[in-house]
Amino acid sequence: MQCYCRGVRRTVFALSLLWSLPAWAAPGLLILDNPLRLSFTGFASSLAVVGDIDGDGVSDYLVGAYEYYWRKNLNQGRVFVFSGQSGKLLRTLDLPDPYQGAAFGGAVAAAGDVNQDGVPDLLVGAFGQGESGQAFVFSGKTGKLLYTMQAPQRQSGAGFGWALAALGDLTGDGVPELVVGAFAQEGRGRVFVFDGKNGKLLRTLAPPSSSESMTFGWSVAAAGDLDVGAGRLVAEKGAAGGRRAPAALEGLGQ
Ligand SMILES: [Ca+2]
Ligand SMILES: [Ca+2]
Repeated sequence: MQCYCRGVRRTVFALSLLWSLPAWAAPGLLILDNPLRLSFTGFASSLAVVGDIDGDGVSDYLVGAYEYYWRKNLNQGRVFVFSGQSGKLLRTLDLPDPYQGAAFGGAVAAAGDVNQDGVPDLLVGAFGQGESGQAFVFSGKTGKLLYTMQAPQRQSGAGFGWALAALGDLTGDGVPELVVGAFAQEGRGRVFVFDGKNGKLLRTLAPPSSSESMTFGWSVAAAGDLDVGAGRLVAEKGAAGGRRAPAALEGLGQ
């Protein structure tokens, strides 16, 4: 990934290394070292630029390691916040309720400043938590859990939290809303939009066509305001075998 910080083009590598890094790095190259000196942690399988967490004027990075095992919990996962300025570890985030196979950090995203304290907050998915999946918002300032999101109907293997994004403000309170994909919810997948201020479910989006092989919500993103006053969401649909169909647009206007 590439990051533009203070007008300087910089390439960021997040490396999953078992042992210490070599003592060199090319000019302009920022290396995010895996704090877990373990193999098979899934470090850097998810990445996001999350805005300036530590107040140094440079955007910082959120990095997931969804395969990290905690005590005897295989694939519980862990997430890290790194300084975009120095590459140093700023904070570690852990699953609020330890659970084997939670895959915490399988997806990460910038949440925006949902608690309006002036510091960007952090969105983390755990598609295996409780078998149906959950997503969490943490304070960027303190690292404390702000709220947890989940589908209204729990379903084993639903994949809730597999894909995440912030959408911008749909409710008019100045706080961005959050969208979470669950690619197998109710069979063909669902996408959920949550109020960024409190984590309450605002609406549920179903696949727009009747294809049986759809995995609606495999990936999600904000599409911007395509018609005045109505936020839009891009939700990717794909075949069950991983073959993806063209993206779908779903209106979220008020
Ligand atoms: Ca920073
Ligand atoms: Ca905040």
